[in-house]
Amino acid sequence: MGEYSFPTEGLDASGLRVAIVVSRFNEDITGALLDGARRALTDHGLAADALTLVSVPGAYELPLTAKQLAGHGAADAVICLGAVVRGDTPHFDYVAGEAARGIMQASLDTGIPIIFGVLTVDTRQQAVERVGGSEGHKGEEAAITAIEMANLLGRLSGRGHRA
Ligand code: INI
Repeated sequence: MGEYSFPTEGLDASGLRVAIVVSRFNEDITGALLDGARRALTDHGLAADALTLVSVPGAYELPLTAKQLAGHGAADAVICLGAVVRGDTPHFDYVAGEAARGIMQASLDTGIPIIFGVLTVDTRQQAVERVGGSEGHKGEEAAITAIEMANLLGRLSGRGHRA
């Protein structure tokens, strides 16, 4: 019986290909999420030519785009970045809920880790606190999760990525 639980320290992205889909809605926040995700990927050794970056209008458009990227076999993990702020919209629940549901569905359909780096918050201030403020950096965390899951899935499927 193998051991398939690994510490997050020492995660290595050097053998991986990663795609990021970032939404432009609330671009000040999603741009900060993107900066953090790219920084974390680079810090863990992702090669410069191993990152695919795509932007979409809003969080609602993330799942289909992520599924396309994952389905083409061009990425070992896809990171979805977005920000849905309840104060801005009465259809918060639809946008946030469908983004979450669709991202999970796309991940299960393709067998590729698709990471939910979408802030779903009540206020813009809560979003700011999650891109390097008092609540950490959710872009960096999404990237770390992508590296861990890509390595884990690669190992489980025998593709031999480090974990
Ligand atoms: N998209 C977001 O990413 N965040 C939001 O807060 C948001 N609001 O407030 O409506 C939002 N709406 C756009 C949505 O994601 C789609 O782009 C749009 O409905 C077209 O499909």
